[in-house]
Amino acid sequence: MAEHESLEFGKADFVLLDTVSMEEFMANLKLRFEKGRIYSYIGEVVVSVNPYRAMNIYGRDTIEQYKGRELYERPPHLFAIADAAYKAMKRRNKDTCIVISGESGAGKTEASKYIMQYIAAITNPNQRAEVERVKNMLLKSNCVLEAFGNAKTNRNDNSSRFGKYMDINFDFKGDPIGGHINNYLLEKSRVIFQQEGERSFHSFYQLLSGAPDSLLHSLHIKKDPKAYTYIKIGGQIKTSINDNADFKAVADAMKVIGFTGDEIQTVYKILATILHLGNLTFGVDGDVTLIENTKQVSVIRDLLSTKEENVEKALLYRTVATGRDVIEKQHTTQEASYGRDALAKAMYERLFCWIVGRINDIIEVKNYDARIHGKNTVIGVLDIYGFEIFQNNSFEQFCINYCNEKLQQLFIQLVLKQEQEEYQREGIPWKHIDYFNNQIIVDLVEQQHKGIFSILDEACMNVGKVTDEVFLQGLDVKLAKHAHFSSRKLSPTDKSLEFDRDFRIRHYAGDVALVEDLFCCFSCLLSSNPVLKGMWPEGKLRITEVTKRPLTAATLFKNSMILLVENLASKEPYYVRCIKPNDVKSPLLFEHERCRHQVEYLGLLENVRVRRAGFAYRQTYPRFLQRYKMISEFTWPNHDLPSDKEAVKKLLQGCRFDHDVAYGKTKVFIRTPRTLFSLEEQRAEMVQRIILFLQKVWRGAL
Ligand code: AD9
Ligand code: MG
Repeated sequence: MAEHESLEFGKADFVLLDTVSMEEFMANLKLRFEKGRIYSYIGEVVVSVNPYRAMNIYGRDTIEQYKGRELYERPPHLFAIADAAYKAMKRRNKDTCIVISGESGAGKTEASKYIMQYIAAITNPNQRAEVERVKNMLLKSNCVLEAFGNAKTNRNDNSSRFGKYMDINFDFKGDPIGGHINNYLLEKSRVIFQQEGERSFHSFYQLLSGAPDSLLHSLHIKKDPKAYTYIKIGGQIKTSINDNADFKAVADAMKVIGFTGDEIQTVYKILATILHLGNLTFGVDGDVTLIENTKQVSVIRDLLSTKEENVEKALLYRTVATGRDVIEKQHTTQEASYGRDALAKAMYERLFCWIVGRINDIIEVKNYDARIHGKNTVIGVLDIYGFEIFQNNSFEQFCINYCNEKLQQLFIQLVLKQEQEEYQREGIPWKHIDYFNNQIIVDLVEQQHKGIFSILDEACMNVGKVTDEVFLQGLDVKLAKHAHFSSRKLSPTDKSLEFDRDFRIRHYAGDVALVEDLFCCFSCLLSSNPVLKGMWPEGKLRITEVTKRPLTAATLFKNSMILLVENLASKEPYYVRCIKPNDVKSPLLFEHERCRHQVEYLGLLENVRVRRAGFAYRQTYPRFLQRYKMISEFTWPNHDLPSDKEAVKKLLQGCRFDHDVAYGKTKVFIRTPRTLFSLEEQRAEMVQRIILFLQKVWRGAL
C-alpha cells in the first residue's frame, strides 16, 4: 500500500485521509488523477478514474509485480484485486466475484478486460494446450460480444448496450477450464432508432465496411450505410472506430471460438435482413395493405430461406388466438410499420442471445469430474450497464436503473451492513454510521402486487383493455404515498414531468422520468435454414401455444436480476468502482462537480467512514496465530496461555501494536494495513531464519 508510493501522489488508500470529508476525498482523488495514479483503494475496494489515454501499466512486467502479492504490498491496481479474488478462490476453495460498477463511459468494460487478461496471464504455468485453448476462447468471446452488443453513444464510443456476467471456472490447480456468460437485457430499440450523434450496434457498420464484395453482393447489400433507414443517422458519424479491421477481427474470433461457416453466414444474413426490413414501406390498394417495394421482399425471402408469402404474412397480418380459434387480421399501414420494426428488433435480440448461447455451448466445462479432480471453483466478473439518465427514458433505461439499484443495495448489504454487524457481533466498541439504504426503492419496483413491475404485468395481462392511462392510474392509486414515486397527477406543479403520461422514480443517483414503452409480438418466419430454425425453436408451435400468457419482459428481467443478486451474494465479492472524470473524453480534465456526484451516489465516503471507523484486517485467533506465532517468544512454537485470544494479545503487545488493534470475541481486528504489513515483514524474516536454522541442524545431524 502507501509504503510503495511517495506521498506526492496523494494517499493510495482513502482510509488514510487525515479527516474524512467530501473536500478531502475529492482533493485526493483529483491529485492522484493528475499525477497519473488512476487507481486508489478504500480498504479492499478499488476506485478507478478513467484516464482517457493509453497507460503503460498493464504489461507483462506489471503483471509480474502483482502476481501472488498481498493487496497492500503494491500500489493500487486492478491486478491486485484480480489477484486477491484469484488467491481467495485457490487457497480457500471459495467462489469469488468481481463487481464493476460506474456510469456509462467510466471504464467498466476496459477494467473487466484487464482483469481477464491478468487472470489469463498468471494461470497455466505448465502451458497445457487445452487450458490455453480455453483461455483464448474466453478472451476472444469479448470481441464478438462487443461487436453485437456495443454501440457508439454520446457518452461512450464503445458503450455496452447489455449487461454481462461472466463466470470463469477453474480446476483444482487453479487453471481455467471453461466459462459461462449471462447476458442481461440488450437495448434492442437501438436496432431501429438512434439518438442524434449515436450509432446502431457496431456489427452493422462492420459488415458494410469490412465484408468482401462477394459477400456484400450475395447479401444484396451496398457499402454505404446512408442507404439504410435503420442505420442512416449513425452512418454519417465519423468515429475513431475502425469498422473494417474490426469486421475481420470478429470473423476471426468467431472462427477461433468454433462457430461453423454456416453459422457465420447466417449471422450475416440476419444483419442484412434487418437492413432490408428497415427500407420496406407500406401502402394501400383499396382496403388492402401492401408492401410497396416488392423486390426487397424477394431478397428477404432468399436471405431467410423462406417463402415470399411467409414474409408478407409476417409483415401484413396479425394472428390472434381467441380461445381455440385462430384468426388473421390485416394490419393498417401504421401497424405494419410498427410490426416491421418489432420484427427487426426481435430478430436482432434473438441473434444476440443465440450468439451468447453458442459461445456458452462451446466454452462450458466439459469432462470435469469433481470426484477425481476436486471442486471446480469460479470467479465471476460482472460488467453491467451504468446508471443512465436521459430526458426521455424508455422501458430499457428503467430496467437498467433498477438493476443498478439492486447492485447498490447488494454493495450496501455486503460492505457496509455486514461490516457494522460483524463489529456488533464481536462486541467491538462501535459508533453507528448512517447510510442510505435503498431497499425502499428496490421494493417500489419489485414488490409483489404493489411494485411497478407487478402493476405493469397486470396491465399486460389485459392487453387491449388496459391503456397507458389505466396503467398510470393504477400506479397513482397504489403508490400515491410512496416517498420515492411521483407522477404528473400527484405533483402537478413539477415542471420536469412534462406530459400526463410521465412518472418519476427518485433513484439514488438522481431522478429519472420514464416514458412508458409499448409491447409487441411477432409471428415467426418459417425458414428452411437449420441455423435460423435453431434460433426460433418455437416456430414449430401453434400460435395458440405461443401466445399462452408469456412472461412479460419486465418479469423476466426482474427474475434475472434477483437470480444475479443471489448468485453474487453467494460468492466472496470484490469491488471496482469506476469514475468518469469528464464528459468530453479528455485525459486532462477533472470536472469537480461531475466526479463529486459520482462519489456521492456510489456511496464512497460512507464506505471510507465504515472502513476507518472499522478495521482494515480481521482474522480468527487460531488462524492469526498459525500465521504469526513465530514472531513472538510467547507463542513460538506453542503458547501456554489460557486461550488463543490471550496469546494474540501478548504477541501484539510485544510488538507494540497494541494501540492499533481491538480484540473481539472470536477475531482480532487490526485498524491500519501498515501494522499488518509490518507483521508480514517480521514473519518473512523469521521464516528465513528458521529455514537457515533448520538447514544447519540438518547438516549437523548429517
Ligand atoms: V458503458 O456503461 O458500457 O457505456 P463503460 O464500460 O464503463 O461504459 P468503457 O470501459 O467502455 O466504459 O470505457 C470507455 C472508454 O474510456 C474506452 O473506450 C477507453 O477509450 C477509455 N478507457 C476506459 N478505461 C481505460 C483505461 N484503463 N485506460 C485507457 C480507458 N483508456
Ligand atoms: Mg461497457
